[in-house]
Amino acid sequence: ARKKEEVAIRKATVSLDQLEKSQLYTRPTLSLAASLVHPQRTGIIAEYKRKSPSKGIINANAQVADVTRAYTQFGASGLSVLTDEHFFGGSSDDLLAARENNIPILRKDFIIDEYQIAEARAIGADVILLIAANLTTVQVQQLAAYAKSLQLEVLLEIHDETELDHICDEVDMVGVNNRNLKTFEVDINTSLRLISRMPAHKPGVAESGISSPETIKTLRQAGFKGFLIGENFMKQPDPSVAFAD
Ligand code: IGP
Repeated sequence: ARKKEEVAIRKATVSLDQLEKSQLYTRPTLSLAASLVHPQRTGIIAEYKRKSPSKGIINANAQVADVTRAYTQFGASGLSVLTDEHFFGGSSDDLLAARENNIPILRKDFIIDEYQIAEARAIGADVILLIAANLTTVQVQQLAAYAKSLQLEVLLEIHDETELDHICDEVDMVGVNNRNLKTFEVDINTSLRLISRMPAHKPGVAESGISSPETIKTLRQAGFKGFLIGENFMKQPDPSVAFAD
């Protein structure tokens, strides 16, 4: 039965009605926020991405099913799967493949409308990303409310002080992207600078440029509960090897 749904949502244009009929649309979702604050977990959100605008091809060979299975086995708190095709070479099929694992999954994409959120639900995501830099405060509120109505959690991504005003009740977690989206430069201090101004009751997620256990320790001490790591794992021929370290 599952296979039939997969074929249905792979069609180029799928109506909202059709998305709602996907078998995954009504599955109980998993909480990433709860997983991040679980004391026995790593807090690592391990990302699958083949390429990026800043690095070009990172890994063209590692298969999404293998990588996400290994991330899950080695103790990730959650998975992040790029579904954007143009910049990151991802797809909905990648998320469907990752869904074989019983672990919270973030749909990593540039979400600007409700359709994409319904689509995230239909392909088995548990969490959506909203990027403050692309949205007004009202848009964040409306899109997050819609996500919640579908039992999806929301990770709001900010990258500087001016975006703190986008944080609203409807978002579950606040991520700080250490990568400057204009210059692609990465600076962990961005996270360290912003954490004290973020709400303590919403798990904070440090994103991008994390490549050592020491950095995670520093970020954890500063108050972060989640650590979103992509390239450092994906640049290995076998991304799970880096994770196991
Ligand atoms: C992962 P890194 O440096 O570990 O590969 O970064 C993640 O933070 C990054 O992929 C990311 C991203 C985004 C990608 C953060 N925010 C928004 C696309 C869109």
